[in-house]
Amino acid sequence: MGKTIVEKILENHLGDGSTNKGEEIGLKIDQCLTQDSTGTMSWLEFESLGIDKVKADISVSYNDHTSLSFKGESSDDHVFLQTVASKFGAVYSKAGNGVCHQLHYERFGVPGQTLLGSDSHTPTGGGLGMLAIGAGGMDVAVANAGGYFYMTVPKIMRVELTGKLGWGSSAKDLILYLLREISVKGGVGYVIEYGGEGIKNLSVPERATITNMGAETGATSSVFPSDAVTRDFLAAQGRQQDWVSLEADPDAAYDKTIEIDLSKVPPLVAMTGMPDNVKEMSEVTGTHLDQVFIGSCTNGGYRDLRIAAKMLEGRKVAKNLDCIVSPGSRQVEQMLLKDGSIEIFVNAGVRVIEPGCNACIGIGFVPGNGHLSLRTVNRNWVGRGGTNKGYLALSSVETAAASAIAGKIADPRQLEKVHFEEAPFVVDDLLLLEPEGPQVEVRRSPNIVAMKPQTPPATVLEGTALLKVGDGISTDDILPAGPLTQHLRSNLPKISKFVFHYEDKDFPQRAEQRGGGFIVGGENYGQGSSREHAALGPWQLGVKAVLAKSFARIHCANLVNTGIVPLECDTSKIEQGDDLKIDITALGAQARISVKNVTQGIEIPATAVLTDRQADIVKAGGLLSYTRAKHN
Ligand code: MIC
Ligand code: SF4
Repeated sequence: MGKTIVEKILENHLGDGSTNKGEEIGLKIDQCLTQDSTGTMSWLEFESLGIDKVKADISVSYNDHTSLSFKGESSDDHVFLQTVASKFGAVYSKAGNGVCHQLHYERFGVPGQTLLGSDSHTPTGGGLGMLAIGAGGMDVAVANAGGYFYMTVPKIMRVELTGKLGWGSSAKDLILYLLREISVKGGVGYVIEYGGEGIKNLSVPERATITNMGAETGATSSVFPSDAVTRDFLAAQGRQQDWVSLEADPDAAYDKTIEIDLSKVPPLVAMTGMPDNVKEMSEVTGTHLDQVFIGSCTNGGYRDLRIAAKMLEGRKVAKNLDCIVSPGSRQVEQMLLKDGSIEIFVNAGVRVIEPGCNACIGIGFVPGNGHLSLRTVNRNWVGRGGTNKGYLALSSVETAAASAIAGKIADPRQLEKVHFEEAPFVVDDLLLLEPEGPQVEVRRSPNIVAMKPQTPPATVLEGTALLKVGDGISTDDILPAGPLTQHLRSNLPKISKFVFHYEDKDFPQRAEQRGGGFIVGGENYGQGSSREHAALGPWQLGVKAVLAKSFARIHCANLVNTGIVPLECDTSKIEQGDDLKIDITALGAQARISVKNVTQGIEIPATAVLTDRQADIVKAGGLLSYTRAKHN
């Protein structure tokens, strides 16, 4: 039987376990990526492992999320990240260089290799044929230290592409189309593998848009073959030596196959709420807009911004809205400077912002009360743009540009077709700093606080159900990103005061007064970002277990790594305020655990969402204490 691309990469990187579906595999990691909002904790965690040098072949520490440093604490974080990378052997990407995912496939990614990143959109690298996976900071710290990354061997979904996208539709519309088909849960347990004759019509940056937003389906990763398109892209980046051919065998078997004819993909918009709240243009055209944002790791490539410029050439941004463009990388910014696009933007009344994440997580450009912001980003949850009072919708660059001109959601097909021509990439790594070695002194401000030690849990967990929440709670609901918290990512005592800030402001105080307790969730608890702060924050407040109907992959692993027990059960039998007693003596792979609801006088059967290895991690108090104990 032939092999899929994913099977080939897994076999080449097998470190521990087996490649049998559903079993746990320990994967060798070739490259690691951290960024400034998850990276501070990850590097503090790396330091606590006592390793003297990064063991991954390539490790890059990016400054992108809070590159604008709207608070001094972020500048402190950046100095820490720069010096810690330099000392331990990682490349540091300075502020203004761009968003980690785009930069990584442009300057570092290698087809066929594994990449682990402390950011949920790390799968962007799949556009280049990498198996690129998002994880919590502790998992990346361990991978940086040379440890394996453990995951369940995924199922593989083939997306077979035929045809060619028509004018007004783009790679973004394709991924919105897929999200509408399979929903934000449809990718859970899968890696999505693209193939078919349609892929030759998609450039690497377009493929990267698709793999980037595959994260929103819940998939572990998404991957394209490495073909002639990939080879030409790497050659244009001056990295032809990094190319290898990587294709699925013709007789490879898949767990599921979806066929999409690209010529039938229309322009689409995901309205507020969830990325799968996808609407046809006919349903949304004419909706009033207050903002348009073009950029981010989803749509910050040269193709995207050049098309936006061509559409805006000789036109003006509508008076009723504000439009910003943020190139995904400095390389793209330089290309837009060269070809006159920046001038076009400025003449059209667009505000050009430095490359980086910033507005994508509500650092600036926060929508006003009841305002609607159309963005080319990947997430539109309430609260995502830095407020829960303004709303976000998601679209392609074509739709965003047409809408910026119209002042309301507009169908790009109503404007004449714009032709895109490839231009030579500008290769200038000025803002990438090579590491200098052990003599470097790591600079840390008082805001940078190491974690308290992880200690083994009691055999019987006792406490109150501190909060009961509904289905689909995201990491942004648990610990919001944006102006409230972004500068506190390296300070757990302070950031934990914002746990469930929009859901229930009193949660942190209540948790502390009760000496900790439990959280009760619904389906897909913890979906979204890789932010381990959504586990570390509750842990800091004394949360011992989370009981939910189901968990999102990265967050579930983060709970375990932190030392919090994830339990699946029928949560309708627990009310907020109930006292619970949970005996975890039998903790092991998928162990049946009985949750005693003392208040209601009932027993609720629960399943520990763990492997045996993860049960040992929880028993050790968390991944750091487990890893240290194993190596001593
Ligand atoms: C996001 O897009 O939600 C983020 C901000 O990039 C996060 C990481 C973080 O919280 O720092 C992610 O996607 O993992
Ligand atoms: Fe940055 Fe937004 Fe991409 Fe997250 S989704 S990495 S915040 S650009």
